[in-house]
Amino acid sequence: MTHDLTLPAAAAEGLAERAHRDPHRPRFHFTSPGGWLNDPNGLTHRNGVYHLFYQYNPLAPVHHRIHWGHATSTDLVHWTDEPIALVPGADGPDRDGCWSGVLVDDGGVPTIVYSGRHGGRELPCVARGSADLRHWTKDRANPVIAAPPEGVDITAFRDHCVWREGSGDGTVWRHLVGSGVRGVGGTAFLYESDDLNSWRYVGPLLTGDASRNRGELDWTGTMWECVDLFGLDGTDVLVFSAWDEGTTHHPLYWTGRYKGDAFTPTALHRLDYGGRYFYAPQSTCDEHGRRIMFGWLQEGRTDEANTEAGWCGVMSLPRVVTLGGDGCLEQAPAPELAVLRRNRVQVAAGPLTDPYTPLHSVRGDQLDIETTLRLAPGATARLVVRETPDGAERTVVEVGRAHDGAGTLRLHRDTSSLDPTVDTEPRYGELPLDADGRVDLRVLVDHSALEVFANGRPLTARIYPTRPEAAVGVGIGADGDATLERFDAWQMASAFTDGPRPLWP
Ligand code: DQQ
Repeated sequence: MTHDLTLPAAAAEGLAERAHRDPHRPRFHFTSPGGWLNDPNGLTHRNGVYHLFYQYNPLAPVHHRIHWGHATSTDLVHWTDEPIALVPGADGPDRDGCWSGVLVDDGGVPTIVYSGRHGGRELPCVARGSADLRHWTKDRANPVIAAPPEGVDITAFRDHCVWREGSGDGTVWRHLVGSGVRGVGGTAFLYESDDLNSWRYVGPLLTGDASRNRGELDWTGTMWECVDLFGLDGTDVLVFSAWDEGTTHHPLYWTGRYKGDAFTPTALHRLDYGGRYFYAPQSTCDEHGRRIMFGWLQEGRTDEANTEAGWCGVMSLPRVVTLGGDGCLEQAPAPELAVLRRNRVQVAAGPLTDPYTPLHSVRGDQLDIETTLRLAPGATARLVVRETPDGAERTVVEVGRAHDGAGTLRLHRDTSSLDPTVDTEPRYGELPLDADGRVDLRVLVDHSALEVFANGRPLTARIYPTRPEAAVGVGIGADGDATLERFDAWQMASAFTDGPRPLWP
């Protein structure tokens, strides 16, 4: 089957130009050329090239008739737009959208397993690609699983994690499909296949308890989107995006043991304290053996503002994920990003004696800030970014150490924007601290995209100052006994060449 590549150009006219002009558009995070972007898909590193596919609507900044966009990079920093990989069919099971999925190597044939959407439900589909991953042919047999498991009252059935397991003649494909059992909780259904086309249902790998912690930041929801299973240093990790109709969107992970047909969890963790601002992540093991993860930074402004802007949705920076000594994941931006650093500015080490001091030598809306702080019990240190000269708009990152030693990472966005229609809810989470109260804090500012890493814990968010050109101030300060041990800041160059990009490369 060949795709119909005819773009109703009139519908999308001016989108890429508007997107390019928007001052809130990031310049070193990946964004689509215009229109809508959501989940990372089909992430892979092949012959030295990273392939990032993504949920894409090139016609409008709305989640509708989703295609698979495609971009490639050799350094995880600079991206080249590739031809759109999957287009919803004129008929067939994906006529309403090609939803999230993964890419596997089937004996040398790149193969996408994705969710075809039609008539309000999703079913697993397969497409096979050319060696350069530029041309895709959908399998005539789609959907390859005709219906969800029988006899289970499910909340949804979509998204895929597929891997090859076993050795010699005993190898088999295994496949998780995200779902939820109504009245019980989110789950991932396990399937097995010899050829990626005909699948045997094995059973639920693990099922959450939706009656536990309902509404809390670690509630596991009524459905698990975008499940991702991988091993790291002897620990198995099951990442999922906890979902509930209209209420919950946040990424979580279980650590534990995957053995046989089950995952036995030892602990549940929050993956990113930004919640929906780092959603539906997917990871891959790259050719250097690193676990690389991307997530989708949702917008925090209104649908009308997105329409006016001509684009929406940001891909996170690539993250290297490792296992920390405390059994939790540690995340850090890929070191390759350092190639964008310019004009290093250092601030002298010493005690932070004032609640706030503007740093006149550091300014910008594309910044990478790396600092080490030491907090005594009862101390709070803050880093302010995107501040207007009158201080009316400012975004505050805070790290604190309570008298009992507990650490907290907090993002205050209540003054991030004077626009009352944008989301300014705070975000917070636990910060692991050693006996010395040391905090390694990294803050990356890219227009409306903000990624914070504190002792390996990430907090991602969006901010939209109403005077973006003026909101370039940076400052630091503390309450209590806090010391600045190191502070380096760089301007970050843009990763994209200037000018609008073709919506339909
Ligand atoms: N987005 C996709 C779904 C997935 C959701 C549709 C997560 O496949 O469950 O665009 O953001």
